[in-house]
Amino acid sequence: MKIYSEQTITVHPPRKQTELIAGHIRWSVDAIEALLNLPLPELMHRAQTVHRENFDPTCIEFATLLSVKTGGCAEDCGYCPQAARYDTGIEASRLMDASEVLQAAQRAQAAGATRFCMGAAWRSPKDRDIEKVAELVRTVKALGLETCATLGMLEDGHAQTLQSAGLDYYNHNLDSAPDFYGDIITTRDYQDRLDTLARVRSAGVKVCCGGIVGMGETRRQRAGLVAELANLSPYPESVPINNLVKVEGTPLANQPDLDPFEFVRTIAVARITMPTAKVRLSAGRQQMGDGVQALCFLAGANSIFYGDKLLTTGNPDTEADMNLLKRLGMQRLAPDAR
Ligand code: SAM
Ligand code: DTB
Ligand code: SF4
Repeated sequence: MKIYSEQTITVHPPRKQTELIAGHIRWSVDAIEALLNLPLPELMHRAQTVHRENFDPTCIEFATLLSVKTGGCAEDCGYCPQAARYDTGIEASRLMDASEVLQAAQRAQAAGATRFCMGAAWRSPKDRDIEKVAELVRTVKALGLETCATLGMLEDGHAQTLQSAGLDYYNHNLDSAPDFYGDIITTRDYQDRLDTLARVRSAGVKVCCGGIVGMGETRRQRAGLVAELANLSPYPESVPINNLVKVEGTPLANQPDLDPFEFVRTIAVARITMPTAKVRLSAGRQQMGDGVQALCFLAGANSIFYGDKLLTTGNPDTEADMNLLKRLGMQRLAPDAR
């Protein structure tokens, strides 16, 4: 039998490296890095064990995205095609009206989505933008879909207005480990993001928060991102893990490809450290291939963006996704099982 180093075999959870504070496990970056360093079969087994304790491993949630306000953003996120300062060919548009959003939400629902996420390329919405988005939320919620919005940083009161309109989730990503963040974004800081997440949480809106893998970070920095997410108290209900989509014109357009197994490992540690969260295999599926996606499901991913477009870039079409699940003997999460 193969003997692993003591540090490796004692992880699950790595008792020496986690603390229990007010009933919450606090994960150290060391502990998560130790999980990432495990042999893949060992890591997958641990992730699967946690996954099966909390979910039906054959069910995948379908969430559909709609960009309700595209491009022209003042921020400098190095990965983003919607930043006005990068020449990516994306034209800035105005906020969509409720009838357009209603049609898109009806199409998504008819295709099988249970969650509908509206994205806007804002640094932070103004009061009048929040009123308009609240109207969109009411429209989508009335269909019986779960609602999610991602609009940038929120000010006091914004999350409350959205909650009153029926917003179930707010997506705001930490994106990277704190010690890598400044290499990617300079126009707002990590604390700004944490402040928005706290406002969302205190308004009673569920938190959707994740990050991007493949931006040139180290394995330890991937552990650092997951530690930040897992140590939010409580941790997010929904955790999107994006693989960088390289878009011509952005500073990260020529970033070398990350080994896909590193992406799979990141999904696995997200599952282990946030056992009851929906872990979403998010951007990057179109470039990933079916085999890697299947490994992500085995590692504990149980949600995908469903529909042929993310915000501005491509995503597998609905037929391809239905076919993939069928080949894997898996199924979409039914609306009454949410
Ligand atoms: N403007 C808002 C904000 O930044 O919070 C909402 C929309 S923004 C596009 C939402 C998230 O999409 C980002 O935080 C990032 O994680 C992800 N994203 C954007 N461009 C991406 C890309 N090229 N590849 C992977 N993920 C990306
Ligand atoms: C998230 O974490 N990923 C989604 C959603 N939240 C808003 C966005 C992915 C965007 C990929 C690039 C694009 O299509 O513009
Ligand atoms: Fe703007 Fe959001 Fe894109 Fe950053 S990620 S440039 S804030 S749209």
